[in-house]
Amino acid sequence: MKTSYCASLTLLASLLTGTAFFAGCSDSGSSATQASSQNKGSAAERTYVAPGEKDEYYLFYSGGHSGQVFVAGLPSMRHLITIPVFAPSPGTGYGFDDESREMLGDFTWGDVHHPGLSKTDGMYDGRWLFVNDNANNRVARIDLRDFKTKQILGPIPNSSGNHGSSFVTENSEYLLVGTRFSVPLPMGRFAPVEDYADEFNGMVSGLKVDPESGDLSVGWQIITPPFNWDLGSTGKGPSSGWAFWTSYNTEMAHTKLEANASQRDRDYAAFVNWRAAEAAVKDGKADMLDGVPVIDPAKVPGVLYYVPIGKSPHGIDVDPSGRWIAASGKLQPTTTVFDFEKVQAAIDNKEFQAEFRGVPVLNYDVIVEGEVPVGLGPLHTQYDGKGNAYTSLYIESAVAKWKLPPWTDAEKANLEFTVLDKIGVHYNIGHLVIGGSDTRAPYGDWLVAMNKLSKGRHLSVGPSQPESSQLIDITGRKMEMVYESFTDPEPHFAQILKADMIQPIEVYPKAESNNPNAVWSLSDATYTREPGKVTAKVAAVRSQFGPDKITAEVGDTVVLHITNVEQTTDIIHGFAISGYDLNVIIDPGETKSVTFKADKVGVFPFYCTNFCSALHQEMQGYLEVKPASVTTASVD
Ligand code: K7E
Ligand code: CUA
Repeated sequence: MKTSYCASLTLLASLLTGTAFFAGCSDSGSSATQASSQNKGSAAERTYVAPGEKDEYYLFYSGGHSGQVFVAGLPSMRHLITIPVFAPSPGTGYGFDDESREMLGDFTWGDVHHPGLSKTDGMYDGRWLFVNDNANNRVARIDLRDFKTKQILGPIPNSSGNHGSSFVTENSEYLLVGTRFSVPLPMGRFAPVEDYADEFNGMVSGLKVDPESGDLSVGWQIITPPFNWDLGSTGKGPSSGWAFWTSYNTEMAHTKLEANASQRDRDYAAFVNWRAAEAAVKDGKADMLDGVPVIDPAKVPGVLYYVPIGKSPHGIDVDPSGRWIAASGKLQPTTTVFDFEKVQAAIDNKEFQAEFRGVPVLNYDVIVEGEVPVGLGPLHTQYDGKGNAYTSLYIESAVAKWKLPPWTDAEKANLEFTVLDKIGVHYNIGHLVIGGSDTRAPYGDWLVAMNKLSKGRHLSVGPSQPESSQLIDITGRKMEMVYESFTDPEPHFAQILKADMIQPIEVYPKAESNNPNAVWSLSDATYTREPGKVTAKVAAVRSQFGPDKITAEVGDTVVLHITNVEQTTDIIHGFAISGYDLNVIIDPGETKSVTFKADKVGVFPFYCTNFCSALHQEMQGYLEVKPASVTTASVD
């Protein structure tokens, strides 16, 4: 079955692109013979990380609609940990204590697509990882000092569907965001969907990042027609100060988008001069909408230009030099390369082919460098920093390696010559990632293909199937498949960071604790009851809670401040109350608070959930909830 599918795909690909289908759909994907010919050792040798040894890179995968971020090591692809962001996680207690519960607000999930590492001078600086929530219009900041979610910002005003982020500018000045969906503005206003083109709007947002704390705040927005903004990226070098988003619906269709948003041969990308937008807001050229300065690009020339891109594009990726921008139309077998120097010249010379609602459309022919025949269903492009680009081909289930400009005359005459290699992946690849591809200097050694379908590649687990990721060695002339692994749904994009860029803390230093409710010894633990309220400052220490009996009266509000007094790596305590749906996990040196209503009479055991010592099982106590008393009861 598979063979004939591949064979026909190969034929189809050849027919459509006129190129040979280089790597084919090798079933195993491994290429030990190729490997040994390049003297790099076998695939197993290159990906094997022996017991006790550590990986060279972190791989931060988005967790899609799990609302989480997965962390793996590279090249072993071993899953290390899951960082909960937009969804509660009993394993880490996230979403159970007061602080994280407040951060999550009323939402129980999110849809993480694009993690973005913070940058300084166009290079990863190892400080923060930002992620977007496509579902509930939020972004979050994870601190790489302790791998914890520190802030959730949103829902972002005037925005619906935050798919087009998190795109970090060169010095983490901004997190740039484009809306996937459009709605009538201001939010909450009703207009019939039939009035989509006139009444609905999208938005591009600049979220400011505090350079010291990383704290996110809404800076400014640019109102746009109801195009569905898709993927984006930020500029550098000649394109410094710019950001780019594709759109898949410049038809402004509001129903049956599959057909109705695929009519035009070319959709518009948004080329945004975010420095000009920032300056325009400073100059008072924005109007306030729901508390945010919003720029109308028709009134503020120079902040927004449209660029035609064929057809129903998805990814748009700036190369490490900042000059070349590759955008892929899902429904045409080419990736379009724009020259930003020509873009700049076209803007200076007003080379516009049209105008849409007061915003100039740049003349496609004068800014395009070429349409590279990469193959079927091109989505995203990554760069190795050695002059090569790698584009994921969804329909073809392959990655195409091609040569960036400048091209020779012969290559220009026939861009098929720029397509250098192709490798089959399993199956239907979405994003792909090369470490540092969005920086000035990519690592250029590994490529991870994030495939949408994994069917038949793993032990059968029933109908809910994992996603597959495949590791490809890109150090040679030809790409080599060396490993594959599986994850929960659903990695869209990922970031790769050199492990030695960061030194995460493994214990919260007691000296840094400024929590007024922290207690650092069993003898300092306190427990007080006033009418209607019980407050306990609990110390958790191997292998005891102090106090280990907490008494409340039904209807009381119970506030527990629990400190894990340990200063030893990996000695984590938990505090779970049986029957009260509560599970607080406290890392070494951490204090967490939890507030709940004692709404059930009875005696409820609490216990430590993390195996912390030989006598961990003994680390338990009782919550007594007495029936309501008529007179004010004395405690104990
Ligand atoms: Cu899955 Cu970046 Cu949301 Cu492409 S997106 S595949
Ligand atoms: Cu503390 Cu187990």
